[in-house]
Amino acid sequence: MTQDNSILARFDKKDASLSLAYVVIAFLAIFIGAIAGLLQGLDRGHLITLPSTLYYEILTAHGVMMGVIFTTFFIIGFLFAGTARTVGGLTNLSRSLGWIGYWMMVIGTALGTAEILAGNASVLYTFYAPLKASPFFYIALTLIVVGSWLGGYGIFASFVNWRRNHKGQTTPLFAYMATATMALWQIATLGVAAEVLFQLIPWSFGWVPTIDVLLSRTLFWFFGHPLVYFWLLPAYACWYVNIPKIIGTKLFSNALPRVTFMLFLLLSTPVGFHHQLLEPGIPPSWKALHVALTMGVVIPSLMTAFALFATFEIRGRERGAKSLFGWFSSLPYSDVRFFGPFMGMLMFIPAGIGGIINASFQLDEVVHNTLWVTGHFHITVGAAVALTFFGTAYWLIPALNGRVLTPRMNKMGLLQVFLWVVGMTFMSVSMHTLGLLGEPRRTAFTNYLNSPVVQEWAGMRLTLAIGGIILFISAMILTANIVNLLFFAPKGETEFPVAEEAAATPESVPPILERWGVWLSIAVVLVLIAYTMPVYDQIQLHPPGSKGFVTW
Ligand code: HAS
Ligand code: CU
Repeated sequence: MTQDNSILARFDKKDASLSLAYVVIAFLAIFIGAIAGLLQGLDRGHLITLPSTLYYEILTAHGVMMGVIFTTFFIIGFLFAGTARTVGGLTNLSRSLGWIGYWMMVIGTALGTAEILAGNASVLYTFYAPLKASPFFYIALTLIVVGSWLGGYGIFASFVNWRRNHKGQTTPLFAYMATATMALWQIATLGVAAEVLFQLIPWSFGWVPTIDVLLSRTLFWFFGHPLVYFWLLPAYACWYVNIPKIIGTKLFSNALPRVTFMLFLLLSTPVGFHHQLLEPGIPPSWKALHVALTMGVVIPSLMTAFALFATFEIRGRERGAKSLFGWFSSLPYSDVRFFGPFMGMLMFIPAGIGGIINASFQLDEVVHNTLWVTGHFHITVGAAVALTFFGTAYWLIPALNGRVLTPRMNKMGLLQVFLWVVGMTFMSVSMHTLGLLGEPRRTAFTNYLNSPVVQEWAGMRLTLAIGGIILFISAMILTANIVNLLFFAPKGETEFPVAEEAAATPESVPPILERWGVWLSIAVVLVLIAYTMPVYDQIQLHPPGSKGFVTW
């Protein structure tokens, strides 16, 4: 048995409070991030005009809260919970690492937020040099990253402990996925750690006068692309492991999702240049290699889509659906635990198509640095991933604090998810369209406002702002729902849903999928192939470097 369902769905109190601590900060971040997001949307839609300095400050707050704090805290909390649930409780070492990491991340978050709100760090979430933030902002980021490493070690420790005690057995699927996700995170964050420690901190303290901008961006995107899969993979874990149980069926396969996660481990990092296709200083041949590997990393997502369709169809047929698409109508859309992630999946279809457009060298020349890209990341992380996390929170929080989701709260959840889908559709369709019409991203204003081109943008900007308002309403309902689940929902037992294997034959998982050394080694080799020469060349090139700019 891979999924040890004999273990009670109830958590050890200590494990539960660790996960809950992470999840609470995540939703606090959504609350703050949503206020900032509303102001951004209204400003874009020309319904208000923020002073341009404030625009960048709020944009940074929005990006950091949503893209860094919400995601990282939720993911670590969720992965700890799923690991605890499937390996039969965390080890003491795991819990200690989890708590030390948590406090480092909390201190980092507080310091980073204070720096942003004090106006010392309006550098957006990509903190691109030569825009220069206060050194304490970069120190805050370091604390968050190092704290998240400790969280990862905590997950590894419990996984390794389970393997030691169950020699020769197939590991629990969720814990396997959590380990792969955190291993991916370890590799990814090496890039940003190098950038922050060796470039940004010395430069912002003034210990060195200039910074090599190209190298700093290369190190950033070494991290920045696998970052998006660090967001996505926990959503995939939910889709593969939790959703089948919620809709009352079994795992489609125990091996396929492991192949998916290993492919992500291999292919997520050596692709960063697809964010730098338009940057000078990187030879086109290296960009082409990264583009080819990017097309490779699409494959595990296509495999996931296939497995999900199969899961839904099998479930429908089990319940007697006969016609070609009959299985589709019987899905439990009125259960928010399903509806949230399902709407995420649905939105991930156009989102993925957009990603493939971005990754196509020539097409990226049309959309790069336009609002199209902003639309792309709102429909990926802001819709597919966020909706999955919302749907998950509606059962995860009560499972952790011993409460239940009442039918009334379920309805509030459905309303919240529905509004998020509507808001995100308005907003991201507008953003994609505005991008094609040439509206730039990352900029508060254009000084050719009276040109006929800009006149064309007006209508879409308004729908964008309307989307932002609807999203804000959804976020406020979400906050109320979370507060309710934390403090007011009735006491009771809620299950952490883990799907069982269809056929309990552990041998069906090829042993190679458990040989972590092999996969990690291939991952490292691919990273070395993709990055050694271009980074060496960039260091050799050693351009004069840039002083820092504080444009706000
Ligand atoms: Fe991306 C830029 C390429 C996926 C996030 N991306 C970004 C940025 C972010 C981001 C934040 O190549 C902007 C960074 C910045 O600030 O500059 N992206 C891709 C590609 C994929 C992709 C090829 N991105 C994501 C995901 C993200 C994310 C996931 C967050 C979570 N992206 C790019 C590129 C750029 C970029 C370029 C740079 C652009 C530029 O110029 O700056 C792929 O991974 C996508 C593969 C996905 C699929 C879809 C599979 C569908 C599934 C759902 C099935 C549904 C079911 C339900 C079963 C192939 C699994 C169906 C039910 C029914 C009944 C129908
Ligand atoms: Cu990318």
